[in-house]
Amino acid sequence: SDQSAFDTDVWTLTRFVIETGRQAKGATGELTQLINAILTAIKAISSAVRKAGLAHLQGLAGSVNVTGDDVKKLDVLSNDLVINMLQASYSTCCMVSEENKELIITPKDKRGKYVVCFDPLDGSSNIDCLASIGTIFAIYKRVSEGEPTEKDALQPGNNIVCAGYTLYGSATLVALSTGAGLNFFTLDPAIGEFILTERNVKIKQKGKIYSLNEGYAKYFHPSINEYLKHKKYPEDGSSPYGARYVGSMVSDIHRTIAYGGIFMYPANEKSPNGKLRLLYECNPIAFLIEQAGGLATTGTQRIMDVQPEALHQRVPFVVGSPDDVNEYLSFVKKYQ
Ligand code: AMP
Ligand code: P6P
Repeated sequence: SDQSAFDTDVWTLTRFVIETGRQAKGATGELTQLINAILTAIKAISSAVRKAGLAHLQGLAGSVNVTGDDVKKLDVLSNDLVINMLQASYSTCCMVSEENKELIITPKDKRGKYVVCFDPLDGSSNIDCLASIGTIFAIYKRVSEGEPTEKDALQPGNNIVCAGYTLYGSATLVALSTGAGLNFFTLDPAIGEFILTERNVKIKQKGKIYSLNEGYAKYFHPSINEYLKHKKYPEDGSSPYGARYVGSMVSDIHRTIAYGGIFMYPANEKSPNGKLRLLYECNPIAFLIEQAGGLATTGTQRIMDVQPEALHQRVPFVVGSPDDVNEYLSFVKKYQ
């Protein structure tokens, strides 16, 4: 038949997570359940994102769709999907979402031992121009007894048990780690499963691309502009770096892991802590970048060492290939 070779023993993400769960001594299966619940939400978000243009989901709140009921904005729809799928997995006690100001407490009868901090649809300001967008999440074990509290969510990135991102790009890809390396899985829409496509991904030691919004150059600390000048007019005879910036974090991060280089969202005079949020953007990405052998810093400390004080707090964020991040830090040191 003309059927291409059908892999009858394919490594799906669902199978991969079950396998790693079985290898975890004494695991009850709760984390496996939780990860697979997140994947269900991600598959539904992927379907909605790809239909957005057709179903008028793009950025229109309050508009009605063909059946007359209220159409939810994609980011609201994504948020509802993640919250509902996670609570239905009986494995969370509370959550933090970019879309919810307050801690989301899981109903008592559905509680489990995990805390999930997530951005359901990061970069949603790019939906209307069809730039790629993403979902980001980090999973922790609760630290409180009894009623869940913000303390359960205000844990440093060092305590992450599992983190991942989804990129809704030319393909839908999940990058996931439970602390034993970074793996990429690509959605096969034909079977609705994520297939293992790259194992134990490692970032280049040094890249040739820098990525940040130079529109803020007027407001950057001098160390940033001096570093950028060195990238554009290298005095040591090396070639200048290329510039790439999508303005959608998961796209910029995924390219940085795939091609190497540095991604920066530094502090600036108008945003003294930068723009990106520690709990559900910076910590999960820092965890994944470090699993790939990269570095993630605020400029003065390792991202995953930061002790969070507020659910939506921002931190300056510089990540990427070790040599590139260390070169940037050498410019910061000059000013200390
Ligand atoms: P559980 O009893 O399923 O909540 O798992 C207890 C601990 O075992 C988790 O917090 C992880 O550290 C580890 N573990 C459980 N399931 C997995 C999995 N699927 N992959 C990797 N580690 C896991
Ligand atoms: P700026 C998207 O709105 C986002 O939260 C991230 O995905 C992205 O990295 C950043 O903001 C872009 O911000 O200020 O460069 O437009």
